[in-house]
Amino acid sequence: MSPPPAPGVRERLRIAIQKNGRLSEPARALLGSCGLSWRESPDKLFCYGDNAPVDLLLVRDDDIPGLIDSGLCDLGIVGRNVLQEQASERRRAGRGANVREWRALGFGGCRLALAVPQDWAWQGPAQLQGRRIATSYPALTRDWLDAQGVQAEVVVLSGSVEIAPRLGQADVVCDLVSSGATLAANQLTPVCDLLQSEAVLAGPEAELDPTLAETAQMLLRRIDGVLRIRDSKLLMFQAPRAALADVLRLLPDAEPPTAYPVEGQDLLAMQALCHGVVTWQRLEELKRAGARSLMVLPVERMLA
Ligand code: PRT
Ligand code: ZN
Repeated sequence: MSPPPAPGVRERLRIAIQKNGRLSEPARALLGSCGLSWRESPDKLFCYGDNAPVDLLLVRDDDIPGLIDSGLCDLGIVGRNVLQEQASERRRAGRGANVREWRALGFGGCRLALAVPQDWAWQGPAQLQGRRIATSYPALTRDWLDAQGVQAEVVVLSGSVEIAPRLGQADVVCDLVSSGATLAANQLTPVCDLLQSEAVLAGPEAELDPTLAETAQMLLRRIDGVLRIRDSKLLMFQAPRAALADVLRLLPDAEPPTAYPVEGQDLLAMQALCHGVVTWQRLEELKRAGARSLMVLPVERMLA
């Protein structure tokens, strides 16, 4: 029998996700695709996992790295921009890294970009010398300025950054961009990307307690499975042995296929998990190379 847990040691994994915002729905959908479900508390800040020892804490995204750092949560789903900004703040304060990116999750994509008024003729970072840059990401902006050897004033704003040049608060901005529509609406043009961002699964640098680590590994395996099958398809077909080399060359980013002989014929029945997109054009190319009875099937779950 395993010894009882030490007092104060949690046995249920706790994941912090954004309560309201761009990442809340996709984060819940991802965890739902991993087969997890929850009962929500009346205050809707805590969701108790009812089919696995995995609970959710619903918070503001900016609080997520700190919650992991303090051990109040074990993992979190947060934008890389938030994680790296806080990591840079810590570095600048002479403190070591405490929370790291465990997985990139493929949603919430955006970039942290420097944008200047459309009537500027952009000639490069040296043009920013002595200028004012409005941003909600002062640490990452200062890192970039330092790397460019440019001295500029960083004006920290918590929102509505794009309007700062029109209000006379700053000359340029450094902000998150996805479609670019907000910059354009404020007569700004992006000239340089400081960071490519997306939602990430964040966790501590240090190891989790063994029970929590085991649950976290289970979750990671499922997340990897979900991410891997997102664009994957199972391709089934038959091919004469003589055509096999040509056919295999055409499979879009496929894992090593499985082959079975078809009785009484010089044919192989094959199945291959393809991670690339299987287009009609690719199917026609496969057919010309000798494949037949081609079938593309969705993949629902995968556990490597
Ligand atoms: O309340 P809470 O603090 O939790 O939320 P929040 O308001 O700080 O964050 P939220 O929900 O706006 O964004 C959460 C995360 O989504 C960010 O940290 C990013 O990782 C990611 N993300 C992806 C974005 C965008 N795309 C995005 N376009 N976050 C913000 N924006 C903003 C941007 O700041 C700008 O104002 O959208 C505007 C630009 O959009 P486009 O499409 O016009 O370029
Ligand atoms: Zn926030």
